[in-house]
Amino acid sequence: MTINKNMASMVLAAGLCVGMSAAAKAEVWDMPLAYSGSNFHSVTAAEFGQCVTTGTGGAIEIVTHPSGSLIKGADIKRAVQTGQVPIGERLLSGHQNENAIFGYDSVPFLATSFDDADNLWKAAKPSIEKTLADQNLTLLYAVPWPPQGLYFKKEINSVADMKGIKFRSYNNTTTRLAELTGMLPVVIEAAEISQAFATGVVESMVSSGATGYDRKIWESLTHFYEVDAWLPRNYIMVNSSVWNGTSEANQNVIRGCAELAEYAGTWRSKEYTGFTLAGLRAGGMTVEPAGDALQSELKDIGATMTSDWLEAAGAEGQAIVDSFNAMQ
Ligand code: PCA
Repeated sequence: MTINKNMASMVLAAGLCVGMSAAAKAEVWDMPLAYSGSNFHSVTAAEFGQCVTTGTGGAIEIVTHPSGSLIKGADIKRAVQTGQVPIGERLLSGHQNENAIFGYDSVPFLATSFDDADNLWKAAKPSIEKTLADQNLTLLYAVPWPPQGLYFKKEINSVADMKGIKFRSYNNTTTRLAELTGMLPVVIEAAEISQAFATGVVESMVSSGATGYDRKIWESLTHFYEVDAWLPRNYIMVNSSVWNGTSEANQNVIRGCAELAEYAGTWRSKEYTGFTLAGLRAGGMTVEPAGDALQSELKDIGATMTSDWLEAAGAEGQAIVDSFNAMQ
């Protein structure tokens, strides 16, 4: 008993020493996230951070900051690029205004299921990696949101019913969708939507069941139409100068953790799809597929948006679509 006790305290003392020396050398990587801590992307990022902290023996400690609390969503990429923070997460299609390629995942009705979104990601990844690399950014992993549908506070049967509605958008594609359907777009970060809906600044949006659920959207809205328009991705980027200054051993740990996170995040996104739609229903919302007339009008609008995107993204965009189509 005494021996065991002594041994235990020796182990504890040794552990503390290791812990202390690791802590003394630890490099803290603050990691801004745009979405709330309860969102599955943020949960995955926190796990990724823990994996890196453990795997590097505490040499790199990743600390996540959800809800845009450290850096606002729209500023995260610039903050990582300029080295204000070493690492961060952002919605990839949020950068469409810089380069149309970033909007590859928000082309309406191109990839409408998780399997298709996976193939489209495979087709687009080399272009995205290269575009980011040219901006001093190293891609670590990317995870899709669940399929995007339309939220309203009244029944909608056709595009004509949408006219004049104040619409929350989150990237160029969603702004364009509003314009083409006669709605009035206002760009609002997910972290701020509860307030924007509660105060009537906006009254409609396109998003996943996940975001509506996380933001308790049933407090302001009544209808969710499953349109499955696209599955946009969040991605994790690290500043390339920081990355190049990281030891090969630690880079390997980070790559391993990133692979696990992409897998776990994608799995969560799939699980969360049904769970959050049930949550919207439990909150009192009507959740159903868009009616045939509405769906076909949206397909026409989607075709216009697809040709707009192909024109903006040029040969590189066409090559992504061609390589995706070849996988079907
Ligand atoms: N939620 C994010 C992006 C896509 C989604 O499902 C948002 O609404 O901002």
